[in-house]
Amino acid sequence: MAPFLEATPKGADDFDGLETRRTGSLMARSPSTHGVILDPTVLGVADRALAHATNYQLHCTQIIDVGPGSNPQPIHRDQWAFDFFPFPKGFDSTFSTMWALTDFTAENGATRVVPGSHQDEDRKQFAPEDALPAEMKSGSVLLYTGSLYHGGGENQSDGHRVGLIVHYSLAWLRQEENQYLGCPQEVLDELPEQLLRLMGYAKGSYSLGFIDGGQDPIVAVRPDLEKSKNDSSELDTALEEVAQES
Ligand SMILES: O=C(O)CCC(=O)C(=O)O
Ligand SMILES: [Fe+2]
Repeated sequence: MAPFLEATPKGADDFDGLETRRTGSLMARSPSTHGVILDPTVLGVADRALAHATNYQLHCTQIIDVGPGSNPQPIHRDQWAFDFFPFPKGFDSTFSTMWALTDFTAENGATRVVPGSHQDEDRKQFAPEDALPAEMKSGSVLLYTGSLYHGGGENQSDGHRVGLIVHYSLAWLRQEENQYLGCPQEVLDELPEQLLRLMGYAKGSYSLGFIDGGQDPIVAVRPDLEKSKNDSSELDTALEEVAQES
């Protein structure tokens, strides 16, 4: 990813970090992240953290390079991205992973988290010192949900703190990073079905995102993966779930 990072401008404000570079479209640019995005342990946790929806999707992929002198990022909830919609207390709309590509230390800007803050009220203000640094060795991963207050730390060292974020969100929400526009057909041609489905080439819930008269959207890019038009199993499953609940 080094050439992409070098070509990326630094952030324009305190949130993006004036000495921080963020570069995305990892599905297209970094085949070595594909296995990370599909890591079975992480997806196992995501399955549980987002189990209150029928399915979830890839929300955002990004390398975040926090350079020397980078300011602390304001403490926030990732789910504020949804126009500050007041989700009910304890409701998580996203699940976030931060993979350490360098060691993360308090000095070099490790992500700071406020433990237990997923239970706090919304729009709460925290100072960076209210949060703890998630120090970890390169290759480790920090997992947290959309309602946890956190923020990137200040980099007081002379090295770079580099992390890979992979965020997942409920499939009835708009994705933060546009997966449809960021990945060309020649890459889509080679991707495994599980990854394509996670990118959003799948229906969210029962019917969101269909094409034509309700067809599986994957046919638009990979007709070879089309499910049989007569396959009524999704409807059967939905009806069964409604029957069980009532
Ligand atoms: O860089 C970090 O440690 C955190 C970044 C973050 O939380 C964000 O951009 O939403
Ligand atoms: Fe965040």
